[in-house]
Amino acid sequence: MVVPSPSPIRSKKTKAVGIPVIDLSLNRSAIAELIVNACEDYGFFKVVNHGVPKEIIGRLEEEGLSFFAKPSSEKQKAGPASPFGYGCKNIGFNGDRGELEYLLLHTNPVSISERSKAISNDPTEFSCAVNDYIQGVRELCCEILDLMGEGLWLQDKMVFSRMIRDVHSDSVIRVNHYPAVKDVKEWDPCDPIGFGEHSDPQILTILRSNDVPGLQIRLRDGLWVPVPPDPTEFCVFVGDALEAMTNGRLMSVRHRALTSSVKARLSMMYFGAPPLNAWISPLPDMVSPQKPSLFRPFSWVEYKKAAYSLRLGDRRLDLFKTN
Ligand code: GA4
Repeated sequence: MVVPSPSPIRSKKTKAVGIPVIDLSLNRSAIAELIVNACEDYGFFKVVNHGVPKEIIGRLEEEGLSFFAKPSSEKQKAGPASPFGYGCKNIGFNGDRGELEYLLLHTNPVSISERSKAISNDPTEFSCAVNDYIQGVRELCCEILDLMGEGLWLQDKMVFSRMIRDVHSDSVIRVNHYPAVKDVKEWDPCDPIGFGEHSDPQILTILRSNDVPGLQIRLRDGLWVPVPPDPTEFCVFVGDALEAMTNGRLMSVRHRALTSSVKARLSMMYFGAPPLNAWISPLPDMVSPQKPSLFRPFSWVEYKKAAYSLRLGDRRLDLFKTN
């Protein structure tokens, strides 16, 4: 008789039955292995017992909700997103539409305090909420990356987190607001409210949403799977830069958000990125005669330029393949 595994993660050869949920309070070496398995199989997992205080999450959520509740003319004062600031029904510079509104901010504290003036009537309160949240999720992001370094048996286990902790890190934060559908019966599935299919360019993304569904991830076999929302958890996404550094062993996950709810969806993402002048290339530990380098070295600024010159859904990492 085959006894089903109690863990949502199965061994690499069996088909996984659910999205991996990893309890960060468990034994360190066990978590490191689970994280690597989840990233190999899905490029995605959820974490519980993550240690980011509820109060810090709640404050940013409230700030986001009160900003998006403002009249459009007020919100426009924080826009247009170029790429930072308030954006509405657009994504990037190449005509990608997104039926959502958002705030995109650089995580640099000076940039946040400058922008806060156009975002909140109490800019100090807003900057504090954003900075506290960034500090909490950055710590979580670095902890997960160090666990990945351990699970991959890298010589330099902090090679990923060091880029995020760098004072010049190009990490960004985004708050997405997907408006409520006024009348679900009138909702047209051909014109969904959402954010189209893409992978994130950075190293790692940490997402938290309210209890409104919408996020979907694409499995390796092409199947789209809805990710049930849980405000107490964080979702973790492998980004393109991590795929390149691990020479394709961990693959960035394609995902999208499609909502059709009578309640608005609010999601907050931290995109952990290297400094602009950092070089990204497959780590020596990940390259061997059997597994030659799949990507040529590139700087983060070069990758970002490529991302912004292409469409949201384009497979930009292909441009950096060795053959
Ligand atoms: C996708 C992930 C993040 O939301 C983001 C997005 C960025 C933007 O909205 O300005 C991009 C998109 C994202 C990838 C391709 C380019 C850049 C819009 C776009 C069409 C903030 C990011 O870093 O890359």
